[in-house]
Amino acid sequence: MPAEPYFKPERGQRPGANQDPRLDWWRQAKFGMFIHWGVYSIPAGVWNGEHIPGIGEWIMLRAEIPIKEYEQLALDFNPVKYDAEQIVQLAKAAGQKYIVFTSKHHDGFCMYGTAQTPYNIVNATPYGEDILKALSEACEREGIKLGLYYSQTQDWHHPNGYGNTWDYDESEQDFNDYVETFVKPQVAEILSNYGPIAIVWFDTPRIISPRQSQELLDLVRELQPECLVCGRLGNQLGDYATAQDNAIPPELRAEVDWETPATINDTWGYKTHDHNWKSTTQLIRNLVDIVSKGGNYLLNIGPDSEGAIPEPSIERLQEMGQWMEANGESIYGANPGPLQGLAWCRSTQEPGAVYLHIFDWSRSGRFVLPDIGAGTASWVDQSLEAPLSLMRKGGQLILQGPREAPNEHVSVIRLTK
Ligand code: JFZ
Repeated sequence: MPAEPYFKPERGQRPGANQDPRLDWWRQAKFGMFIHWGVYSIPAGVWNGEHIPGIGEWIMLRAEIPIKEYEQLALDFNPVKYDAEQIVQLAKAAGQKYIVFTSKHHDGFCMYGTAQTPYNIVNATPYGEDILKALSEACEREGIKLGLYYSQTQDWHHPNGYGNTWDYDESEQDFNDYVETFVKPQVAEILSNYGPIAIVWFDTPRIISPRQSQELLDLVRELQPECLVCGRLGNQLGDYATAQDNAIPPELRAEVDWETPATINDTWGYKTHDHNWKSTTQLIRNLVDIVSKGGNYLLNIGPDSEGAIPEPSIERLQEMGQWMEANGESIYGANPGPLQGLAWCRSTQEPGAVYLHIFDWSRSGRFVLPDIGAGTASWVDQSLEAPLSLMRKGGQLILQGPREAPNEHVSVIRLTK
């Protein structure tokens, strides 16, 4: 069988999880906010005056920055513009129902008050506050579920973490000791000190063994039985499958619960010079495309070193939220629709209704579909007044709408019996 390009087996959904009711809130939510934030937002893609290629949070590896140099960044980390309430309000405005925040990324810097190392935002920076505590409280206040990203294998700071080949000699490292004495205590901290955690978003299960993955899953279940783990725990133990970054399968994948993690520009961690922002239309179409094929969309923001969210991210998320406000009925909790594989539209469905998301509006306003048994067509966006009619003829449905697309991004029609 060809290698699965979208859901690598070891990063797939554990057998049986696609029937697990613990995922029901997640299947309803469809749309989440990823937050990649750390000391890498200080260099922001530039090191010693040189633009470092690749995603911003990987600058330490890409530039092979010695730990002693990279650690100094913490002394300058003072994100005075960080506003947890603003972040959560932005997620709500966008229509995102859960947040996944980087508690510790591959660089090993901990964005929460950990007792396992002083290399964290409370003890190592002039800021000195536990930003995760503020975020968890804001999520609790605003009814947004909080997930935590945790790099359980790659740690370019810890002497026994994986991946730093420029400061350490891998043959002298003890990864099992790292898991036992550092990873497990930290996973216990993030699941004990910040209220209900909806997801632990493990990542890059490079050298983790089936036993280590299982023991981390057991730890999560023991501390917070309702907490999900993503597909990157490793060894196919995830509660859902995690697609490659920014990857959308070309076809329906109803057999698994899955999620596409994605960026608004080309980086997860903030980069000064990454201005390649996807359009709001593209972002909405990605969301629709993913949901029409059975997945969730986890869309990222990368705050800068002061804790401010890039304006282009804010603008796009607010515009997505306006579209979701009018059309969310066709997204939240929706299942893949009966019309698949058509380039000009996507479909989702709920009991009693099929939703037709039209990407390419025809100049005549006329659309011909296979007869899926619908007798009535109506706009999901209740503010739309343009005429819309449906006729069944010769095994086809013929829709007649206005000559101009009623929505600049995606126009959504509800088809009912
Ligand atoms: C990982 C991280 O390395 C990256 O920094 C970011 O956090 C992203 C969300 O996750 O990047 C990956 C991990 C796995 C794949 C691709 C990029 N994959 O499975 O192809």
